[in-house]
Amino acid sequence: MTDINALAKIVDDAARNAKSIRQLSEKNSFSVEDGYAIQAAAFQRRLARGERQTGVKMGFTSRAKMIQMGLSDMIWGRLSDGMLVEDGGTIDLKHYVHPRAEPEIAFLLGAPLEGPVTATEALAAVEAVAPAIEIIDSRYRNFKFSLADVVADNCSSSGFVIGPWQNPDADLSNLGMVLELNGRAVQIGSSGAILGHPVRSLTAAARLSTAAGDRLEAGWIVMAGGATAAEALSPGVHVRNVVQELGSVAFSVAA
Ligand code: OOG
Ligand code: MG
Repeated sequence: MTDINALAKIVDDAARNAKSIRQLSEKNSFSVEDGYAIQAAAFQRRLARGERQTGVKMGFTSRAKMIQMGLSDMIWGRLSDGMLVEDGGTIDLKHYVHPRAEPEIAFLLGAPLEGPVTATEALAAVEAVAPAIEIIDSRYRNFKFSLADVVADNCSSSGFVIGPWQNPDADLSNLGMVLELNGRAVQIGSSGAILGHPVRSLTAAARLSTAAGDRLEAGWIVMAGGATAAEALSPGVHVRNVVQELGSVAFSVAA
């Protein structure tokens, strides 16, 4: 039998202490469904410490990310206010194991969303969109994991940075996205790399979280998933995501 709570404590402690762990699947056999139960229990521990859920994130929504990580099923995780990094802010690597940055697009919901919904219904609930960066940080050694492992580890959720919110009427189907490290373009992609259109990430988020008994709430943020492969962070680096039409978002790593 899988001890959900014991495994939740292991991933939560690893995240809290920024200490890497072996893959849970090395010693335990558990399903992806169990992985989601572990994720929910681990997130509950954050809430018990006073954090608040502020949204969800989608993962493996682009070919580039699937190829980088060798997994091809869409996944979703939970975001809390404790993970928010201010636009233009600075992070300290001591709070992370081996963080990476991904260029993303974020949706702000003005109304709750319960799946299944159409793209039109999903967009009607969107109050604003923004250029965003996700800071992922697998708690597993060498950033290596099975699908069930990464789901249990809240899909590597660790930080997210949101740029200025924009009018949601922008056509998001094919916006150029450039991830820069110290002003140099290191990943170039398009919003269309995210499931063909990032709104599909939103409909998937509504469907999957509703299936888990957890609808998307007004005021929540939905991160649509990395449009390109993720980039490892090093001391002193300045990271920026520039999205055509939407503007840019940035943060720095303390030297
Ligand atoms: C899992 C998280 C994937 C994305 O945007 O595809 C993700 C990982 O790669 O560690 O956040
Ligand atoms: Mg991501």
